[in-house]
Amino acid sequence: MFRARLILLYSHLSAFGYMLNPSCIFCKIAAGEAPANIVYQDELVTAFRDIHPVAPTHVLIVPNKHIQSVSHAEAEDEQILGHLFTTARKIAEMDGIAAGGYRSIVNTGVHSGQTVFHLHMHLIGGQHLKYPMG
Ligand code: DGP
Repeated sequence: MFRARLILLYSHLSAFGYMLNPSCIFCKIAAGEAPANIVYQDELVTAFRDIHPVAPTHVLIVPNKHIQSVSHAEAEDEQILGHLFTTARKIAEMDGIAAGGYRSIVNTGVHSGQTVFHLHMHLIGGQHLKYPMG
């Protein structure tokens, strides 16, 4: 049932000319072609639990469209970029961490530590997080 919905979403994305990079692991997860613990998906974004969690909640929210990083985002991507934040809020509520607070991080480029070059937001929470960053 869920897989059928993913296939439908994939054909929907392709029909609208969304760029899916066949060698990108996050594109494959969004298209249902690679396994992941998906917690939320709609026509713009897919959210799944990080394979190496650093806190009780560690979810990655990725655009279904392949955008390499913030440095590669265009004005036409603004709806997707904003949707990453409202999805983070939704998942924080679903995971019961909204009241305690959480961190939303987007790494961009090598100096930031970005290792997967498909734009993604880390949603991290469920405990007191270390600060400052950097
Ligand atoms: P970043 O350093 O911001 O590029 O973070 C990439 C994150 O992606 C890192 O925390 C580990 C996670 N990750 C990498 N490959 C996979 C994967 O195949 N599945 C899942 N669930 N997470 C992955």
